[in-house]
Amino acid sequence: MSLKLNTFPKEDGFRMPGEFEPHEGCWMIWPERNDNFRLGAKPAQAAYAEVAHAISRFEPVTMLVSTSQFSAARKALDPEVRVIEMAANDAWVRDTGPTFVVNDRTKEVRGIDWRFNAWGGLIDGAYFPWDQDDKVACKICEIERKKIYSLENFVLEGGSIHVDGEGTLIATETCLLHESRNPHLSKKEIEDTLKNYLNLEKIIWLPQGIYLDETNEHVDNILHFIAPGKVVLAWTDEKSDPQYEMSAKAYDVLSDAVDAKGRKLEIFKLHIPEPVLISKDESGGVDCVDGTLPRKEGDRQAASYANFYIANGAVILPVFNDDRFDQRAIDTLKRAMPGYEIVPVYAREILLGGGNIHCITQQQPKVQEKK
Ligand code: KQY
Repeated sequence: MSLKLNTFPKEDGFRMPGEFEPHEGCWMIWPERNDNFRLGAKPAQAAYAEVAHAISRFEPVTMLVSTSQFSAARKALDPEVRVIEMAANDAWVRDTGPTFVVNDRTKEVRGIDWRFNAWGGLIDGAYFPWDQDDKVACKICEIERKKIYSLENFVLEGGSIHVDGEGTLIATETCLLHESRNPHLSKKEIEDTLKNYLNLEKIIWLPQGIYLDETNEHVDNILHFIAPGKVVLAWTDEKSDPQYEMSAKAYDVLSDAVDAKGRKLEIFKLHIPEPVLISKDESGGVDCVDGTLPRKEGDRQAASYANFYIANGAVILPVFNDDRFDQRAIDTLKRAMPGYEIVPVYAREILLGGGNIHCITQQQPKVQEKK
């Protein structure tokens, strides 16, 4: 049984590392909801397998799979991907799994288990119920024998925060301050909770995220910390696109900000793809169920390149067969992240389920001697 702690990670000497720090491995959850993914989730499963394949060249991957999908997933995935049976309501482990924190002195890694309510509970959540999702973080910590900090009354998804590992967190106001998350807490109380659990000194608030993002605009779709003092920001030059104002406001905040160490941020603009709209065929392949967000023909999905996954030495980058912007995204990241291999993966099927490459992956950090 994982030991549940009732102290704060900060007072115990733990901090949340940046995603660009070394990983022990990566966790994913196999998709299968036919009311979210089309055609019984078969195309999405192929995309998840592709992501797992890409990441496993750089670090070990564990795929969590339901009882009924275990054999199919085991066959579809590379032999080096570890497959473990676990119940879940859907396939977004960044949001349902533990946030890992590390102690640089003792080299211990622990997990934080936030409450999960499917991105908004009964107010504007994506589905009901979410009880199995809410147990994923604790179960992963059991498997890894990690001690766990468990919050009974604080809702948070991993994709709604980005940190630099040196005391700075960036989040969007639209998500973290939304009435469907922690309405019993003030902004200051939310900041204090994040500071105590993740060991932070500075929180930078972006007003908004990506247009029509069904997570109340998670930060991980608009921004990525790629190193301390360096961020990538989803951008568009198209002034008539609603995203223009949203990204411009974020750019202004980031330009004026200093991080926890007093540094100005270097900002790399990453142009979004052309709008991705759900086709008639794609919409027709999804089971329509009361209580689950519909997938309607013509609806624009929250497409962005900023939600890549940083593996050990590589960037797993979503691409969309976009003639104009896929290559531009690859070029921008080559410039921003020299020394990383950029591995493009076609991500439309993940996007059709409302998510992205970052939110289907959760890194487990490895603590190393600081140079
Ligand atoms: O982007 C994400 N963090 C996950 C969104 C999943 C929405 C489920 N329909």
